Parts: sequence; C-alpha cells; structure tokens
Amino acid sequence: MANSCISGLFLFFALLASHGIVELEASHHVYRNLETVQSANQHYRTSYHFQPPKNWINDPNGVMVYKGLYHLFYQYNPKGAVWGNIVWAHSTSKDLVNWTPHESAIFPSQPGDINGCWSGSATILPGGKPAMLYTGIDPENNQVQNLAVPRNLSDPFLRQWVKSPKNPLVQPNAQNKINASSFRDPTTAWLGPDKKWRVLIGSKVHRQGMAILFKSKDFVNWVQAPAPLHSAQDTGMWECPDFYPVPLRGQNGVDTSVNVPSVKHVLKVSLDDTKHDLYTIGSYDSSRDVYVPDKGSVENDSGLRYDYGKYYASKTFLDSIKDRRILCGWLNESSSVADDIKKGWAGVHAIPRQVWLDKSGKQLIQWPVVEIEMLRANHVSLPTKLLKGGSVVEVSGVTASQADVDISFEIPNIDKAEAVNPSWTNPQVLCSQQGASVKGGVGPFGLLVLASKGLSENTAVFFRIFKGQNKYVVLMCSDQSRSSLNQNNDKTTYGAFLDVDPRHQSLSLRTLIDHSIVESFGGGGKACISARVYPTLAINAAAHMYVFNNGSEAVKIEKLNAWSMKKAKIN
Ligand code: DQQ
Repeated sequence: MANSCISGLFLFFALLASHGIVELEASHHVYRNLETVQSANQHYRTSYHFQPPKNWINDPNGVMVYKGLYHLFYQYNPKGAVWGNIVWAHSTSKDLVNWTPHESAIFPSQPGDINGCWSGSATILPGGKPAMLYTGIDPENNQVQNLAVPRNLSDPFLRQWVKSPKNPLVQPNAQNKINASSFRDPTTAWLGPDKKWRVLIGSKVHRQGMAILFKSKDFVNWVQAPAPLHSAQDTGMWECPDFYPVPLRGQNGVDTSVNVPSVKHVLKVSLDDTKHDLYTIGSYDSSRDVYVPDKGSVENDSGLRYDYGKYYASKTFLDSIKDRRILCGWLNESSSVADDIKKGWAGVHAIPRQVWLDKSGKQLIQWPVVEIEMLRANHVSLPTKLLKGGSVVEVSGVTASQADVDISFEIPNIDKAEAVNPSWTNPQVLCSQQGASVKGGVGPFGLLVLASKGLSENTAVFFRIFKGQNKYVVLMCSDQSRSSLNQNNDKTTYGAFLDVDPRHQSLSLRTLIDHSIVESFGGGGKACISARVYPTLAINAAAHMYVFNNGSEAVKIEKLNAWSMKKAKIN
C-alpha cells in the first residue's frame, strides 16, 4: 500500500479531462454487409459478465427457470457487431454465472417476424409450460406480437421452439389505431381474478408513453382492454415494460400474478428517448386493471432508475429455485461504431441483480446475485484507516482489471460538509461539474479503478456529502472523464442522489470491475451506476485500484474487502 499526495495530479488530470458527450446509440439503424472480422486486440472483452464470442447483443429476453436451469435469451445479430438481423440467441446456466450456448431459439421464419424477432418475455403457463410472447417485424415493417412454445418439454435445454400458426396474435389495424412502429416488447403475462391472462405492450401516442393492456382466456386470442394499464405525458416511447409485485417486507420474490395487500407493484419502462430504465412503485387494482404510482412518484427522466449509468432494456423474472426476483439488463458500449466493428463485438449484460423493496417502501434495492461471489479469489482487506484529505492509497494484491471491491466509509466531521445549493437538482449535472478532480469539503472520496500507475487513466466512483436544510445530501458519481486516452468514447459522467443518512449509517460502495465494465452499487444497492470504459494504459496487469479522498476533511475507511475475480465459463 502506498500513500501519496494527489492534489497536484488531480489538477493536471482536470486540465486533461474531456467533458464531451458523444452520441453513440445504434438502435434500429440497419448496417448491411458487415460480417464480423475480429481484431486481435481484445482487452475489453469481459471475464465474468455475459457476452457471446462475437457480434452485437442487446436486450435480455424471456429470462426464466425451467427444470432447474436458468434460460437467458437475448437480442443478437448473427452477422455483425452492430444492431440488425435480430434473432433470439439462447444460453442456459445452473448458477447465473457460467453459461452454455445453444443454437438461436427464435429467428425470422414466418410473415409475422420475417424482418426480425424483437424483444419479449417468458410466461410459465399452468403445468409449468413456458410460452414466449415476442415482437415480430412483418413484411411491411409493422410491429406485431407473436407466440412461440418449446417443441419438446422433456428437453431441459428447450433447444427448439415452435411458433403459433395463429401468429401474429395481435397487430396494429384500422380499428385499434395502434401506431405500427411503436408497438413492441410484451411483458411476462399474469392472471387476474377473472382467470384471464393480461400482458402489456410498450407504445406511445404522440409523446405520451403507454403500456397497452391485452387480455386473453387461452393465451392465443388477445383482446385489447378499453384503456392502457398506465401512461404518462411527454415521456416518448415506452420500450420493454416490466410489471411485477414486490413484497412489502423481506427480500423474497413472488409470482407475477400475485396481488395481495402485502405487496406493492413496480412498473418499469425503458425510455427510448433517453435510454434510461425508469420505475415507479405503486398499487395495482386488478378488478379495474389500473396501476397508480404512489403519491410523489416522478414519471419522467428525473424519476427513479434501476441504474444511473449505461443500463437499458432490462427485465425481471421470478427465480422459483431461490424464491427471489432477478433483474437482467443490457450494458451498451460507449465506444464508437467503428471501434465496435474493429473489435468484432458490442454489448454485454450486467451481473443479474436480486431486487426487493426497501424498508422505506419508496425505492427498490438491487444487489448482485450471491452466486457471483463463487468467483472471488485472493481476498485482500484493509484495516480501519483514516484517509486524510488529499490522499490516495493503493489496494494491491488483487487483479485490478477483474475484481470485486466492497468498501464502507464513516464520516468523522460531517458538520464540515459544504452547504447544498437548492439549484442542484440534477445529480448527473452536479457530478459532471464536480468530478473527482474538484476538491470539496466532505468528498470526493471513493475508488479509482482501472487506473494506470501515474493515474493518467482512471475511472473514479465516489461520494460527496453536502449539508441540506434538515438533512445531509449524499451524491454518488461515476466519473469516466479520464477513463481512456482514446477520445472517441462516450465519457459522460453519471450521478445519483443516495438516500442514506451519513450521520447514522456508514456509506458503502461495492464495485464490480471487468476490463471494460465498472458496475457500482452505493448504499447497499440503493443507487447503481454502470459504466463502460476502454483504458489504453490500465489494461490487464497494468491496471491498478486506489482508494482516494480529495476533500479537505478526513474520512474513515471502516472496512475494505477486495477480491480478484476468476473467469466464468461463458458461452
Ligand atoms: N430493442 C429491441 C426492441 C426494443 C429495443 C430491438 C430496446 O424490441 O424496443 O432489438 O432496446
């Protein structure tokens, strides 16, 4: 462990820092004739986050448990490292960590999906039979809804899928007036008190995002309900809706059809305009088929998000093996399309997270599934230590490019926190203005990961504490501005406010580092920030990890545990 003064270095890096935001989203553009030729330079492939050997991936689809195996399907381009030619690729796992690949499960073969098999979800029908509802793109490029079921239920790997001869089951037409280019991504269906199935499809009318509701007795014939389950003004298109109950107490999950007084409901929508997964917590009246978000819920881009970094098109499923609800999400690249084509792949999935309702009832808690801990090796811990303002301490003894680190801080002199400015309402803007190099009172303190020896490259995940009127405000940031010397990447700084009272609780930060992923969980999973980064110096053995404090006040490292992460067997 080395200790040195870093304020000069931070000033230098501040001058180097780029604040440019590069728009790199590639969704729904068609790139033709791009067969993948992978380059030899593969520093950014991950070791324990899900990805196929090559090509483009996006949304997780139809995640479920069948005969004791986890099944993950995902949007995949078999022909290249950019979005297009979309099929449902398929892998299975016994532990959500190691994954075995299978042939693509659902691919264009009928008029109802001839131009693409887009996102959808699994429903477990009575008798334990899985059924997939998914969006197909028809010959006119209309978005329609289809059904596929396993060919052979005695195959635990469910390698073959048969499409319903009734496809498309639902399509936009003159009667329903649904917009044929904004009608996609069926949810897991649930049963109402009338024994009818219900499913939501994402849509919009002008700028009003909505979750259109359909009902069915037999899972084949679907009738549109008179009103959407829910909609919100001025949000734009809702992609990949997800709707599920969470128990008021405890960390267990319950089946999607459960609606009893001891649960609340969560509605998550993926906002196409901003590529953010936004959720509200509320109540579902199943006799009227209305969902009402709790009072005070924010239903625009400033609302609650699963992740305040790059994380999109997620969906949950009930893990009936362990009675928990698991969230899977897509981490898009932050590199340029040209760089993606060069490396021959794009897109990874986040570590599956267990989700449950916080004791406050006001937000969800998310935590990486416990199984990921089986990859931990070379445990390193730091004794309790005071981290003076302007200091940096290396965490050595772990593979810093492939690691799991869990740290908690105590704040001895919290009254020295700077006053909060009432105009600071957007945490992302605040983190961009006050990055890791900007000195503060209490904070910034946290981790420098994927850092080069001289710190010219690093990703800083940190906290700042401000004094508000009656409470302290905790800001969590992930600052990518110095993450790479390559200027072609999206280095947007991310931020979130964390609902923790630092007078009474220690402030914890867990970060999963995996070559080009920095996935962070603040306050025991109250705020998550995932980032994609592409260091040019801090790669493999040349990557380092540090704890830093760039505030004027000392903070105490109450505990720090770090591990190297072994490589998982993925595809
Ligand atoms: N991705 C799918 C769509 C969905 C979008 C297409 C979200 O079904 O709306 O690949 O990333």
